[in-house]
Amino acid sequence: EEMLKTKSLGRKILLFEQLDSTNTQAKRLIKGETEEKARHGLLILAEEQTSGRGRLGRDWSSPKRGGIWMSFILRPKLPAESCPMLTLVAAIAVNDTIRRVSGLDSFIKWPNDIVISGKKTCGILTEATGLLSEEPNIILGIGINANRKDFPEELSSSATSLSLEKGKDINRSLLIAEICNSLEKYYEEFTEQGDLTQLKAEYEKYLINRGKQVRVLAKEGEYAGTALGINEQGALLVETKEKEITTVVSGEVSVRGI
Ligand code: BT5
Repeated sequence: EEMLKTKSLGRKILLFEQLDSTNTQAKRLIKGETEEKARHGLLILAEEQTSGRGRLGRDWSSPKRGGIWMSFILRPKLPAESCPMLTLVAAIAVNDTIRRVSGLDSFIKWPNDIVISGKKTCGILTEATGLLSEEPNIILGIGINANRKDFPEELSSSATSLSLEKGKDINRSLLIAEICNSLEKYYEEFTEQGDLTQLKAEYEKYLINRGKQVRVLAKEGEYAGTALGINEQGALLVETKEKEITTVVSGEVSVRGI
């Protein structure tokens, strides 16, 4: 539509009333199990997900009405070690879009959450296939509680939606189009420029953990420290009380505020 100003992201959209998960549908496309071909920029949308997924096997609540459950297929020519940073690039784009479209003060919680008033409003799940090949397929799943009015009991104190925060509904089509526009811009910046200084600064500007105490839950055990920022691979830099700087890699640990 007119709102869309991209070359490839969201130029082709597949919209479903219901799916198990838009990320799972993207995987089926990549495997060639559907008629549709997996091409760069393809966007899959569902009004409802029956098995929405978070990271590490966690569930993502995605009922009908009001949410935005979306997955992009991206085929970047990037080395495998750059892929984690892609999730952070998406967080920058989504945070930027939410701020512009809703006017709300949203922040990024490392690595992949968007929070408003301290509550989770959006989560991002990046998955990859063929990471060691020339052109890996990246599935970038984004879940936004857009015009959602209620949450299951267990999420009621930790989750919120744009409409609950704003006091009125937002235009979902506009938000989706603007996410495409913003994501394409940041994605190009990321894949075409060697220098990540600007992107890192943009991420850190909105990083809610920055300068705060965090507790790192690693396989080796737990430790506390101060979140300083991120490195160029998207790892969180944490300074321990011994003044040692550790790098926390996404996927390995979870970080909670104390
Ligand atoms: C995430 O995981 O935050 C990634 C969520 C990605 C969802 C999108 S929707 C489109 C695409 N298709 C999918 O199947 N997934 C992607 P994680 O950081 O692991 O957070 C999961 C945790 O967030 C859960 O364990 C809950 O505590 C909480 N949670 C679940 N549903 C939520 C919701 N709708 N809003 C806020 N918090 C939620």
